[in-house]
Amino acid sequence: MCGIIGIVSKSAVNQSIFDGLTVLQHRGQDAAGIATCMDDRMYLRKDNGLVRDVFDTQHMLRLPGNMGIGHVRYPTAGNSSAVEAQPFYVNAPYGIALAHNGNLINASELKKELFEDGLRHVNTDSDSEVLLNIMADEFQKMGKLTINEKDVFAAISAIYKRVKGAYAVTAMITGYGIVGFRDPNGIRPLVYGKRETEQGTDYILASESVAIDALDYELIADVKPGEAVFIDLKGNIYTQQCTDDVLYSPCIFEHVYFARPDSLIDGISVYKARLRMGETLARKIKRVFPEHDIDVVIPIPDTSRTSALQLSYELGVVYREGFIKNRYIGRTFIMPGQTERKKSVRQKLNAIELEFKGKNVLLVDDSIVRGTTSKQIIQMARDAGANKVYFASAAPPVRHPNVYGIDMPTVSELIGHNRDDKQIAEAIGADWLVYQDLDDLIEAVYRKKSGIEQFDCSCFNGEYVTGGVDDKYLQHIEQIRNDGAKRAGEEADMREGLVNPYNSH
Ligand code: PIN
Repeated sequence: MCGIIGIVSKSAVNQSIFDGLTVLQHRGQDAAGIATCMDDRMYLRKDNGLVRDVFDTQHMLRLPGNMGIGHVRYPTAGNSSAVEAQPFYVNAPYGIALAHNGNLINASELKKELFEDGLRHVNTDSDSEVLLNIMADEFQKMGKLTINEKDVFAAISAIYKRVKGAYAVTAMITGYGIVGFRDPNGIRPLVYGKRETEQGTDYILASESVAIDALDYELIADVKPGEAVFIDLKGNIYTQQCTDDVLYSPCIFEHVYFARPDSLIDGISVYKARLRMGETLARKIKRVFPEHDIDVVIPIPDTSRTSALQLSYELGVVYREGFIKNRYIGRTFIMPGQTERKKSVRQKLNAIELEFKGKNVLLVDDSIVRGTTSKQIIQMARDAGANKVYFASAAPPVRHPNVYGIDMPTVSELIGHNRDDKQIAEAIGADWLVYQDLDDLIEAVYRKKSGIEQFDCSCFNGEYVTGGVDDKYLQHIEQIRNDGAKRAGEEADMREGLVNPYNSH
């Protein structure tokens, strides 16, 4: 998962993009980048690390101009090297930089096509570089010395015909402006907003509305599936539906875990959706365990707090913060390839014994993916003296890989794969386990006014809305992840030997 932003302003944008990326940091902590444009020149800084670590004063001074885009990247097994940090840049035609959230499912075919038909070389394994080159290819085919908004929309329309998968994008065209667009299913989120200043109107595009709030802009709307929003350097804004072949199917996992609760996605409050998830989950507990003997509801921080709070209210059982999270543990030193040496959950979370001693506790988490942390946390609850430990997941069992940009482990690593609820409870060591039903999750998130036709629930039901995801493709991504993890492991081992004093072997 990643976060993207784009701003066209009447004044310098470097600080605002930095601040916006910091607000979107929860969407990716692995790498960060900013590209700005002044006159006819593009400036770019990107590297692995948190936003605050990637940009120092000198870098910021070298990012001049009144328009720019930015990106934060989530760590994935396939692409954790600095050369694959975004934005990507291509010099012909015009000079274009692009930031992408999502994952293309026909990237290999497109890469081949780009070379065979356009002699374009894609230099990394990143599908985002493919997407950028497709955009460049479409502009190139027009062969125009100067372009306007109609040409930009024509290029995006052509992209929609060629590119399959999930893509929310901000792209900057040197000397022209910034365009934001969202795939025909609207799988990944993208919103835009504006701000009035004495000099005129500034425009912003961002993955989540929280960035718009934090930078003091006002939300205009979600970019619709298949729509493009172009803001030119003069500050004119143009929107156009660039394909009619749309099926509004945003990713439901944004509401479960990824997005910040203070964001609105597709007009739906993530916070309210999580409250409702707690409500529906409580209903299920009452149905399945009418005679339950839960003494206390304890969330596993942070995401599940909202649903756990409402769940406890609906159940009429007290809510307590039994785990305290160290808010200073970042992911900076957890390098790829160090999986088995990963810092234990105990360093991240600590139990307050008095909330557990002699009690039947219900632990609530947003989801269970691998089940590894759930297992450790249940053990922590027992070590703290709990009598019985029950577990509730605000999402249904994750049984299928996510191919739309969420870094989910391969099928065999998913604890929900080939196990029923009872077997999962046993595997994580819970006395009983309750999962949200998919229909309830959908009910909790869906609001009619959003215009959403369906949700992408692929990691729960294995139905991939874009089509084109078959066993062959799933094996292919499994291979990429394995190769990527291996390569990243080797790189990390090299780094450890040279520079990382934080590991003892
Ligand atoms: C963690 C949110 N949430 C916790 C992410 C763990 C699955 N995991 C998904 C549960 S936080 S595991 O709120 O952002 O801190 O099943 O893979 O072990």
